Amino acid sequence: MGFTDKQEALVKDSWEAMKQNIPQLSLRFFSLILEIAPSTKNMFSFLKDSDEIPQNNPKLKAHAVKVFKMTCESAVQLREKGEVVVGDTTLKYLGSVHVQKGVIDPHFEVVKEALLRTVEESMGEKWSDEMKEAWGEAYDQLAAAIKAEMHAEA
Ligand code: HEM
Ligand code: ISQ
Repeated sequence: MGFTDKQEALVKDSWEAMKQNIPQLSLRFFSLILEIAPSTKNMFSFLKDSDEIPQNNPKLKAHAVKVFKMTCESAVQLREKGEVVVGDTTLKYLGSVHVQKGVIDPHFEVVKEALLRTVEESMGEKWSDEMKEAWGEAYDQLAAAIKAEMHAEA
């Protein structure tokens, strides 16, 4: 079965609620990535000068938000077209950024886990298996597009 209206709504509505608290959301998301895979720490420029996660780094915030927004857009496209289409320029750019930073395929599972846990914690009792499934599917398809570009790049 394709991506349903209901799944799209689950993703969009939870993002609408979550984006009310971007500072906390972005920090939590980033912290979870480092918690799940401490070895990724050296990849991120935000941590270049210290061991502490910066509490108010505009770049960290912007990148974290972009990951959520792109996953959300991916949900819309999955429902509309049945596939994820990332603009060519964006995809090439993201492919090369991630290759350059040393990202490899298994890291995408780490970010997925961190993303799902961030949504779960933010949504509290509104969290559900269906919500997890919808976010997971939207993320997987987006990740597949970026990974394909990375493989083409490398
Ligand atoms: C940078 C998105 C997966 C590590 C970025 C940027 C975006 C992004 C938008 C900022 C690019 C820029 O403007 O310079 C995504 C999306 C992902 C994903 C949508 C999955 C669907 C991953 C994974 C890793 C990762 C799996 C590995 C842990 C990084 C790093 C940077 C970066 C290290 C550079 C950050 C910096 O130091 O400035 N990503 N990313 N990303 N991403 Fe990802
Ligand atoms: C870049 N790529 C994937 C996930 C991220 C989380 C926080 C900040 C930057 C990121």
